[in-house]
Amino acid sequence: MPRKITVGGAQLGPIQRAESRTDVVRRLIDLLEKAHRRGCSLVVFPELALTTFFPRWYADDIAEMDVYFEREMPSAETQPLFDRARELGVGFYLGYAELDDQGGTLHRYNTAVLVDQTGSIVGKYRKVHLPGHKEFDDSLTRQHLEKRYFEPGDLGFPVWRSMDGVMGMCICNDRRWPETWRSLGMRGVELVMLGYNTPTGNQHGGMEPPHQRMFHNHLSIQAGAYQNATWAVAVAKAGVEDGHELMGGSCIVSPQGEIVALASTVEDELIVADCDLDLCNFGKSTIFNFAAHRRPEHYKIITEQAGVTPPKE
Ligand code: CDT
Repeated sequence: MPRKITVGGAQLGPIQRAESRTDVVRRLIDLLEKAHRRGCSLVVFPELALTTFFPRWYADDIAEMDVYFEREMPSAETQPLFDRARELGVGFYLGYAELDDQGGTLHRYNTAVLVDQTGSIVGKYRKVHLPGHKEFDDSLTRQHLEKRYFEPGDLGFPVWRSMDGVMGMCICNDRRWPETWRSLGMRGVELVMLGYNTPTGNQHGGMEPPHQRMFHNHLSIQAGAYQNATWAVAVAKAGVEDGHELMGGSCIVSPQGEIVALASTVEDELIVADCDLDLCNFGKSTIFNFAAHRRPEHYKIITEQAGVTPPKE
């Protein structure tokens, strides 16, 4: 039996600060319905898909940002998305800010869930690589305060057997780290879902013009997909959000590392591809047959230290 799954990447245009959750969920449902009409059984939404990208704003007291967090998933406001997905038989990946108060202590994470075609949450991922900084930095052209508002994810890089395949998730900056992809690859991932909110301009003044930033976006995803022989569905929140420009470039990448669907706008836009999960078998059984070719005895430096130790001058 071929394991073909038609996947939609539901890019979002900007979500302005004043936009209500209810309005955003309506937009998500519109994209979900469009995806259903195009035959999709899985839809990937962006990182922090319910609100503006609030880590661009500084607050002395981080609790001021709790209005952008979800205390439960689904909530009264997001339940209609889960209901519609179940009615249509479409699974989805959704990124959101998670406020977890299990055990009496508050924890804040940048999170994504995988929801199957029955509307049940089958997996949760919490972003491991948090970019940016913790304190206001006036040397920067814009703030990126994910390290202030979120803790690093505590769930590692799990995968789930769902929708006939081995499914994995990561979030935005995670895509730039080969460790993310290899950790998922080591678990046999066949489809990686990821959402992103990436500013078009670099916060360090003139460094990295927009065309390079888009190149790095695609380079990271294509390399990660190829080197781990997996499909990748990468979906942006794009356009000018509260005066700040986010890049588009949402794409679906094959296990050969080729882009097979690409967004052409910075608005709400659906991209679609028929993903044959069996296409992963070629890379996984030949050049990236890990069991046959990897040499983990030489890779210890990767897990034993974070920083660089160059040789003495
Ligand atoms: N959301 C997110 O992770 N964005 C980062 C931008 C980092 S700029 C400090 C990214 O890697 O796309």
